[in-house]
Amino acid sequence: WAQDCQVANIPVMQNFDKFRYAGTWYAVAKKDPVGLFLLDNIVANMMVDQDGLMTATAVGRVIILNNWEMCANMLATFEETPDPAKFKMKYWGASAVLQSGYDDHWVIDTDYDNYAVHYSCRQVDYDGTCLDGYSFIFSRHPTGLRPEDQRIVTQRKQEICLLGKYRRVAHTSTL
Ligand code: ODT
Repeated sequence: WAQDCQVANIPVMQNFDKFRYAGTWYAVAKKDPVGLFLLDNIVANMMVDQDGLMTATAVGRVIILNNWEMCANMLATFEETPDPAKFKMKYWGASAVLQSGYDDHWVIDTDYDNYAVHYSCRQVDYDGTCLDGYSFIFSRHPTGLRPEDQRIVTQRKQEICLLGKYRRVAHTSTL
């Protein structure tokens, strides 16, 4: 049994429900992309408006201009695709010094009430695997994942070929 790490074959959440995904999510672990941006104390707040448009705000500690630490206030809008669990995320900072961009936002798995596994590949390699991407593990609880969710999340990390690539995201800031 050889694992398929093709980005196109990564399994995502079935019958994804953006309404149940709405609300506050605490990042508890992160696989960083090249040119890491959000460091820690990362909290995302997802919303769905009356037209069904999904938007989000996020905060997190960042280092900009080599050495300047600040709390980033970020905004995003999500474009839907034929797969309800795969979005395109347009994002920008409340301040111009912050990053902006256009990334994939895939929901790999969530139970909506406790955990969510997010995935974004920024650059697909010639062989179809991901050359540069990032992934967040989110929890509804600032204290982290429940032990029963840990097991599922570990399984998902393996399925997206990122097991062992994550670091913990602390929630400690007084910023
Ligand atoms: O931190 C990195 O190194 C890469 C991440 C950059 C994108 C951050 C953009 C945040 C945009 C605003 C809010 C969105 C909430 C989304 C939830 C999760 C994925 C970023």
